[in-house]
Amino acid sequence: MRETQTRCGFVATLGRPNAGKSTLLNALLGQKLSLTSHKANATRKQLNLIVPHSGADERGAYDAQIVFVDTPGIHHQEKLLNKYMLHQSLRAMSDCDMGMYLAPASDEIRHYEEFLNLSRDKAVHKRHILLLSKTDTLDNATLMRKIAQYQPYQSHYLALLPVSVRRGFAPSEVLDVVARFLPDSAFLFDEECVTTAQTREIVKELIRESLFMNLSDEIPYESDVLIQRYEEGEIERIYATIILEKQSQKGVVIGAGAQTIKRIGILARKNIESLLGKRVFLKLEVSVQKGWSKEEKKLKKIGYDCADMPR
Ligand SMILES: Nc1nc2c(ncn2[C@@H]2O[C@H](COP(=O)(O)OP(=O)(O)OP(=O)(O)O)[C@@H](O)[C@H]2O)c(=O)[nH]1
Ligand SMILES: [Mg+2]
Repeated sequence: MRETQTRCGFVATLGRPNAGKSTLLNALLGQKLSLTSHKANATRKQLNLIVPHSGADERGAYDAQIVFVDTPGIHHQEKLLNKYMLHQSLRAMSDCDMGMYLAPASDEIRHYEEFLNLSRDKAVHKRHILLLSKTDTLDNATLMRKIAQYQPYQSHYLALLPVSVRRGFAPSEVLDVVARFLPDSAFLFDEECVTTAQTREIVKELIRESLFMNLSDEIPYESDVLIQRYEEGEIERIYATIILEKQSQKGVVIGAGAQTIKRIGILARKNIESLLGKRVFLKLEVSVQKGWSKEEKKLKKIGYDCADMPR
């Protein structure tokens, strides 16, 4: 009898902003660790999510540890923070064993062509699975036509898989396909490990998510969160600062009678409590730091290290 193999590898999860990358990875993990938002450009740096999966295919029976790397949506903009975000995606593609490109099913094919051109131009092209996401937004006939439009590009992708997180989602359908292309390798992480990120990094993302949920227009894009103090205990005590670009945004974030900042805090606290499985005291402050998203030093302090970016 053949032994069960172990497979392990890094899978860069790529796509345009709002393609559904973070939502899919949370659903595959069965736990909410990655920030999601109906607004585009929510994810700002790489986040590793480790999903165990076992199965059998033409290579044999296997136990796999799949390290999905969530990345910012591929998008060009002039601000240093946006350049950092693009670099995070390209670096994930270059460092990983394989890619998983998410194209919303309603997307035009030219966006996939642009992705192929970019990865070729930047010399980070990797074998990748092409996932048509949000298939619940199309009727069956339109989806079939869309799939047919991708057929001429078959030589570029390993497999094409339609998926919806909202309708009939079966994680194993995605994990089976990914595992088929993973390298044979011993596990790289402890079996109970779900992410390589520190708890405070996830906490920061959950507070940022609350900013995206509770604030409109440009404020979520012109803000970020710095965890100042994190005290473990029976009740976790977390002190964080919301960093804003403009003085005029301060009043909006705080709101009349401090109602808005209360709402931001309550939602973030609930999500942090369900992440940690314990009670949380969360104190939020607001600080205006003009130009924070354009200055390397300030970005580094908030957690975005631009040092290894090409100039
Ligand atoms: N209808 C539908 N909406 C979805 C599906 N998956 C995700 N969404 C929605 O799409 C929006 C964007 O989801 P995210 O997961 O934040 O997208 P992302 O690709 O990580 O976006 P960035 O981090 O900004 O690049 C959210 O409002 C999700 O609820 C799906 O299968 N069907
Ligand atoms: Mg995301």
